[in-house]
Amino acid sequence: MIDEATTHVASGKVRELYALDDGRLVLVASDRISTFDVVLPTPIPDKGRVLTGLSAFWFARTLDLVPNHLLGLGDDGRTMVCRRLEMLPIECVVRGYLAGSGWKDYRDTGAICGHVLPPGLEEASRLPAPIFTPATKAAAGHDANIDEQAAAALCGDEQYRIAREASLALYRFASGHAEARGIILADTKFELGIAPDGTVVLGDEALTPDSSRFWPASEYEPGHAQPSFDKQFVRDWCERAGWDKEPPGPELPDDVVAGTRARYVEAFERLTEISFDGYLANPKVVL
Ligand code: Q0N
Repeated sequence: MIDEATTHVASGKVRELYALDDGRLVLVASDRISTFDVVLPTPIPDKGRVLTGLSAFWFARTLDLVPNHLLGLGDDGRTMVCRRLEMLPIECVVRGYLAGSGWKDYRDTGAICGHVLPPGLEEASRLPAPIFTPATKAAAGHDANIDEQAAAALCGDEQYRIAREASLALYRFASGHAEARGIILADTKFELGIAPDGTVVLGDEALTPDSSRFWPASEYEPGHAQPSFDKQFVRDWCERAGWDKEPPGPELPDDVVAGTRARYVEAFERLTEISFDGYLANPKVVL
């Protein structure tokens, strides 16, 4: 599918984007894994297929909420053919729980992106209601949380309002679906764009463990950082190995690779209720 006729458009840490023609792109998800912001030298077999399959599953089930860029799924299970959009210049983050930069901002100021929250919340507390917490897209380093006014100035008022409501609707749907299957969707990041006809459209991957925090509900306990559903074996092993978290990262041993692959597959199967082997045989089963 990717040949000399396809030109490279963008690279992420673990995904690549190619132009197919004027209006269409191909998004390819690799098996690379990053932890503590560093891509490790050891891939996790099928991770890219899990993330592609999960994204396509959500895209197919949220079409009544928000239009998305998915046009087709490759037979390899790791590629999506997408509509080309004009991406909005913000990360559309929704938080239902206090983690990461949201927890830090709350602890330091009592608010996140201008949302003043009740006092007395702990790390990983569930919020009274999900909040939209936009961030700038940093070319390098970390995205910075911004308030509603700054985000609306970057997007335009009307597009900002539509992106915010679309993001909140997607989070409400997906977090309810996940919670019923024992997975807490603590927060998630969407990338939205504008189609040639002016419609606000969901792009990128969506509602995957790479774009979200997935926590096992059975182990949920506010007051401290929560274990990650997918990456906890990798993080624990990296901590035990004494890695200083500066590149290059360590090679992972086979048992950590196998355990991590199993967690990705488990997330896929719990959320989709589709066998991952069935997905590999025919990726279109998720649509
Ligand atoms: C686009 N990104 C985010 C590595 C880079 N449908 C689209 N149309 C136009 N542009 C984009 C998309 C999408 N998705 C998204 N950069 C460009 C950065 N990533 C995405 C994954 O690949």
